[in-house]
Amino acid sequence: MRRFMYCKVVLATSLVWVLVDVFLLLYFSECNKCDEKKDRSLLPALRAVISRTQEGPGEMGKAVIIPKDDQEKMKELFKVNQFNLMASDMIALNRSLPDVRLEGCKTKIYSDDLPNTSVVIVFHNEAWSTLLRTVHSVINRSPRHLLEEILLVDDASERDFLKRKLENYVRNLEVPVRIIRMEQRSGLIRARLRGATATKGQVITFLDAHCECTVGWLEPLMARIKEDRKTVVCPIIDVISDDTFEYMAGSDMTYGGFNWKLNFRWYPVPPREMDRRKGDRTLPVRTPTMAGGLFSIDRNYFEEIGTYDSGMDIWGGENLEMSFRIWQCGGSLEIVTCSHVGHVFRKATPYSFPGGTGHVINKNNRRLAEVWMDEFKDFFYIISPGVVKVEYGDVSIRKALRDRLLCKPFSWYLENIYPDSQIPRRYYSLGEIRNVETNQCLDNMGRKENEKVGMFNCHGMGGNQVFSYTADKEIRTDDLCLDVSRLNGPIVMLKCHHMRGNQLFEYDAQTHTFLHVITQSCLTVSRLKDGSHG
Ligand SMILES: [Mn+2]
Repeated sequence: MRRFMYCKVVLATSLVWVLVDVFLLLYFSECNKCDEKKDRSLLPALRAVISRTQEGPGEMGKAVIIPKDDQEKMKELFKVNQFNLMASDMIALNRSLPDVRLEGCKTKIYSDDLPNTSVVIVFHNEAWSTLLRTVHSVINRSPRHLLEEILLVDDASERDFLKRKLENYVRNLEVPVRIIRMEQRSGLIRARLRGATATKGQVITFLDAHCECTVGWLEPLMARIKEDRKTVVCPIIDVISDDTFEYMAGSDMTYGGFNWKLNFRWYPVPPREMDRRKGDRTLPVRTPTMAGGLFSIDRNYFEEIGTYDSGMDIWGGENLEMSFRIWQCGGSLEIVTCSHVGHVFRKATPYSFPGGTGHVINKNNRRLAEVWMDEFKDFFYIISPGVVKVEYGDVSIRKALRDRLLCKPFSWYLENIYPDSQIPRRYYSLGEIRNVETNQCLDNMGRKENEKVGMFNCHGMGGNQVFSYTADKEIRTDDLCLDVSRLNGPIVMLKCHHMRGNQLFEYDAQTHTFLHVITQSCLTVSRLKDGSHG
């Protein structure tokens, strides 16, 4: 009996010690994540531990569903930033996220002397929760010695909480956070330039103001720059849903391209790039262009290569300008597939652009076309004919930069970096395809992929009536090719596949005819049952 009591006491005391140990472990492992150091009483720490295991809203990147009763309020709040602000505000500023990396990335070992980075985040009227979640995710998921500082560049926000309240908040963080204020609305490009000049780190990392960095995001970026300081690196950009703030892993099988209208687009990584990496998906992908929001660049190299084109306004086109410049002037641009950063993608912009979105982007695109694209700028001008009337200012400084850096021509870029480009490196013609009998022109009728191509009165304005007959003998307009799969048509527009087959046309200069090789029929006009031409 006595022995039984003795055992009980021993058991009870050891149980108490185990509990104390567990608590201490949890408390100290959590505390480097506390928002405020003053707040070190045991209770909040314990609460943090409990909330982690109990799964607060959005923890582990899960979707936040707003209850029915709050739907009206939610819709109202959505308009403020063009994302679900109510959901974002419910989620912890330091929420947990899944580790979405490829298995091979999790075991990589990086050297101890990687360069450190300043993180530059430009914001304009950003929501409190998204901005601070960006900041916390940078702090919590970056090795302290790699993070020199965070620079928040305020592009003349009007919201009160982004003034003193923000200054007071960031003062208590364990990493130096500086706030730089633009005197007036200057746009992303000039605000980033301002931020960049203030940086002290060896590398500049630009992030958007509504991002979340995941575990291990920074090391592979810095490691790649250490290997080659002329490599500009982007993480894989994961998708944070603008509706639910669910975290969804992005693909390592897409890379950046652009179409004739100079819109940035994601395209599948081609087989040649898989072959170059011998199928190892954990190795960086060489990408023709970048999305522009998130990337790291050696600070001195950023200067050498000509920073940004400060003649560009607000936003748009700067990502392609920088992509072309990097490749043509001896650098390289890569997506580091072991680095994942989430970004809230929006369907509409919440920002107002002085002069209108379209005008600003057209002006910026003209600048990049004039400086970097040589004769291939014709593709851009002919498909968007209104653009030629847009004033683009003086580009002589940028042209001088191109000369000084001995940059290669755009044809070199198409040939070597982007052979699967939508703009054909080699082509026979660019213009309208006219039926000399009816005087009508081939017209994409503003239709989309998988739809029929049409005929319409020639208007000589380019746009929908522009086609290029390429060296691959395809007839393409932008990223779509004429494709015939059956005798007697119809002719539809499908993504160009470079495999000839159904997209192969032979032009006869004598008879001015296009022969579709597989079906052995000519491009002709016929009136269809529905009255249209096809
Ligand atoms: Mn963004």
